Amino acid sequence: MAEKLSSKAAIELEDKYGAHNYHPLAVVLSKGDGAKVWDVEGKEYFDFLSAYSAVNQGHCHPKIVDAMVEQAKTLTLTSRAFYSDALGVYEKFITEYFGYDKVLPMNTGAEGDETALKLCRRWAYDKKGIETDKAKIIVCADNFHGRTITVISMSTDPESKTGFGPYTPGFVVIPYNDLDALGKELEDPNVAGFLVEPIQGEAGVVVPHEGYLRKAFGMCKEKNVLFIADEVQTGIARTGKLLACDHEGVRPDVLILGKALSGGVYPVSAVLADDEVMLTIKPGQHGSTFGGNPVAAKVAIAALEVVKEEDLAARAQKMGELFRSEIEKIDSEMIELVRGKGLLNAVVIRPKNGKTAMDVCIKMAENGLLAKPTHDHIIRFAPPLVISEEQLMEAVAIIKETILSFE
Ligand code: IF1
Repeated sequence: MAEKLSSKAAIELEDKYGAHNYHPLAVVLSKGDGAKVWDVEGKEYFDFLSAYSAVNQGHCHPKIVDAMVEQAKTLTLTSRAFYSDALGVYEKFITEYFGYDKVLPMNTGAEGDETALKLCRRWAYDKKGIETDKAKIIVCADNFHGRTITVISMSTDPESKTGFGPYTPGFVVIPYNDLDALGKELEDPNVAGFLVEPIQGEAGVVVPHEGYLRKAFGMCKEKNVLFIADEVQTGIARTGKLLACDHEGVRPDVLILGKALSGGVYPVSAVLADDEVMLTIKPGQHGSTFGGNPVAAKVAIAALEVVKEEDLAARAQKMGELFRSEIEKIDSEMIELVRGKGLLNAVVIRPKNGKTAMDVCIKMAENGLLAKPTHDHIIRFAPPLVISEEQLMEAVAIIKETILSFE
C-alpha cells in the first residue's frame, strides 16, 4: 500500500502538478461517512458543503456504493452504440419517479444544462415554428449553470466569463425574481425558453419571493415558452421537497438534475421532459460516451431509492427549520441574515474587526466544521440530509463558538 500523505505534501502535489483553477480551504480529506469527513491526520469534521449538494444521501452511503461496486464488477460501459440491460430499467424508474415521459441521461450538470438548451432550440424550430437560428432563451442575472463555453455565455459573473469569449449568442438576461422583466421579454415571439434555478445557489442561496416560480411558469405557458428548471443543486430533497419547484406546485417542461442524482459517488446527470420536447432530438443529434452507462444507471436508482426510503425531503425540511432558528438565536453582530430552504442555507456575514466570511470558515474548520464562503460575505451551510438532530445541534454549537470568538 502507498505511504500515507501528510496534508502539507498533498497540497504541494496539487499545487505543483494540478491546474490552478481552484483555491481550496487547506484541508486534505481522505475519508467520509454520512455527515462527516476526516482529513489525512485523522481530524474529524462535519461536512456542511456536501460537495455542493452532491452528497445529499451522506458520504459513502452503503446502498449506493454497493450498487456501484456490484455493477462495476459485471459491466461498466457499453456506449450507446448498443443496448444494455441496465439503462432501460433506469429510464423507466426515473421517469416514473419524477413523472415525465422520457429522460436523456448525461454525466455532469453542465452537460445537463447544455442538453436542455439544445432540446429547447430544437423544439423551438420543429414545434413552435421559430425561424432557423432565431431562437432566444431567457436566463437570469447571477445564474450558475456550469463552466462550458455556452453556459458561461449566459453568465453575468465576470470571474466565470471574462477572457473566454467569443460567446454563444441567443440568450437574454433578466434580473432574477423579477416577473415584470420576464413579462417584457416574453413579448418577443422568438423566445423559446426560460431557464431558471428555483433557488440561486452560487449567487448566495437567493430564495425568490413566494409565487415567483408559479407565476413565471404561468406566464411562460401563456406565451408557449418552455419553463426549464435547473435543479442540479436544489433537486433531490435538498430544499425540503423532492424538487424545489414542488414548493410551488410547478412541474417544469424541462427538468435538469445532477449532483445528488448519484449521491455523490459518480457523475450522473439527467434531463427529463415529455415526448413533445424530447422526441425532437433524433438519433445522432446528441449524446455522450458515458451518459446512461450501466454503473450510472444502477447508482442513480439506488441514490433515488435512498431518498424515499430515508424520507430525506422531510428530514431536510425539519432539520433546515431547526438550523435556521438556532442560528438566528446566536447573538452576534456578525450574523446579518440567515436564509434558505430545507438544508440549503446561507448566512450573510457582516465583517467585524476586519474578519470576513473566509476567516470564519477557516476558524470553523479548526473547530471541526467545513463550509465555504461565496462572494466574500456569504457562507453556505448545506450538510448531507442524513445528518441527525444531535449532530446538527453539535454543528450549531461549533458555528456559535466560532462566531462568538470574533466578538
Ligand atoms: C464548481 C457554485 C454550487 C449548479 C447548477 C449546474 C451546475 C452547477 C445550479 C453544473 C454546479 C457547482 C460546480 C462547482 C461549484 C458549484 C457551485 F458555487 F459554483 F455555484 F454548487 F453552488 N447547475 N455547481 O450549481 O454542474 O457541471 O459542475 O456537474 O466547482 O464549479 P457540474
